[in-house]
Amino acid sequence: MNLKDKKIVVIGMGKTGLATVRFLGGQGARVIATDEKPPEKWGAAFEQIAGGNWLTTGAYNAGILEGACMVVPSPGVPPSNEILQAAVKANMPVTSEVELAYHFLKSPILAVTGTNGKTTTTTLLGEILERAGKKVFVGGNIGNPLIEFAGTNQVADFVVAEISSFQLQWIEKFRPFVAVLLNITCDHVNYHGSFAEYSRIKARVFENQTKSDFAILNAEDPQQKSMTSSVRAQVAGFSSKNELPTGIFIKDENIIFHNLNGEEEQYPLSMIKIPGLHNVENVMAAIMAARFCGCGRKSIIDTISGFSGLPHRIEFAGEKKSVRYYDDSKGTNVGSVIRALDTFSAPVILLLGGRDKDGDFQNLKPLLAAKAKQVILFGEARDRIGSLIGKSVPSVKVPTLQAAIESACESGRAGDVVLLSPGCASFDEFNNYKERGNFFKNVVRNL
Ligand code: UMA
Repeated sequence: MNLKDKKIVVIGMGKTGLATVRFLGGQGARVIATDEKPPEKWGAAFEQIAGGNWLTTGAYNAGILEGACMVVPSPGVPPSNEILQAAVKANMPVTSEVELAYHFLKSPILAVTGTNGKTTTTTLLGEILERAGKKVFVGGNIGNPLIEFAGTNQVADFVVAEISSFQLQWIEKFRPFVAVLLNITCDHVNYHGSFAEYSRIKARVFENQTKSDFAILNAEDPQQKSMTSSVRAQVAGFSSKNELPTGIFIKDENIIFHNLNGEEEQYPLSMIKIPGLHNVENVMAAIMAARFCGCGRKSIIDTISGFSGLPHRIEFAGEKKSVRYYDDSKGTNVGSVIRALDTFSAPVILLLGGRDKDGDFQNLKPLLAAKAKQVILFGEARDRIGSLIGKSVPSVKVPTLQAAIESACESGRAGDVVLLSPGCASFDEFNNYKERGNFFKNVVRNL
């Protein structure tokens, strides 16, 4: 892909946009940067790259497309955006940053997508590959754009990429050597327009794969059953419920992997230190991906045995008066709340709320009735969630997370679990889920 002297519009000056601008400048393109925020709010990183005479800034409207030959939107810019709509109408290529990076990366890509578990699986897979002696770059939605690595011209044995639906929205040739689709439950409907569209976009991770690639699918996910027939790569499934002729599953105290040559390998379940059946699924997907990249069984077992998980994902936050507190601030959709609730056998006081993403909270009702002792609804979404969960469990409404923690502390009795698994974005009160999780842990520490 020759970008020299090409006029390219980049929308959004966050992490992705800035890295893209820098990369395009390095390729000799004429870059036009825009953002819904005015340039003086684009931050110091923009100042550092704004010196090049190849870069201009432009208005945040469709007029900016004049004379351009490509648009690169940041992941957070929804397809309904006016500039993107105008580009599509004018048949101008709209290219996501991961698609652009794909054309320049010299290493095979392992792409991990799914509604939940992406970051855990991506991190674990990166660690296994490293322990097995491979040179690895881990990036994508996890925090460091792939285009940054593409710009270094370095070659890794593998690029392990967490890939979101936002990044898959505008791919064309993006072709991972191994593509993992962990699960699909309702999320980001306000961005994609519907659950059906969100699922369609997720399946695009397999779209350009060929027979020499591998597709790892969740054999128990109803959304994925219909996808298998259209996948051209070699398919391997994982299941936490049933035995599979090819793929990986649980039997008694072991994980059994029937590889594509029909051979069987075993891994002890006891090696997994992170809680919940959903994490067993993440581990199973990572094992297969690692094996397809030639990692040995010992490196896999050693890495998984030492892996204690990531912050804000059902993370133990402390114990007060025999009540245990858990921070699952990364649980920003209903699917992840279900997973978190499933992890506990003790009565749960659940803290639910924040900024709503059109979550289907009524799906929580049976599990709430079975597992939750009380739900404390907080933040912007408290009224909507309250009306959707109805009277399936006793609930109270409070305005803020601070008030929710205090209320949980008053209600908690010895043996209970207080779980922050909000099922919503954090932006009504915090800058991101990390800030919300750290706030929770801090308040709990001082109770
Ligand atoms: N902006 C516009 N117009 C819009 C929307 C945003 O101009 O319609 C501007 C904002 O003013 C801001 C910039 O775009 O200046 C932000 O762009 P962005 O939201 O795409 O954020 P980045 O900083 O580029 O971060 C993105 C991912 N963010 C999103 O997908 C929303 C990060 O994932 C990712 O780590 C980073 O690229 C590197 O790849 C975050 C995320 O929440 C963690 N991801 C979602 C998730 O995991 O559920 C998909």
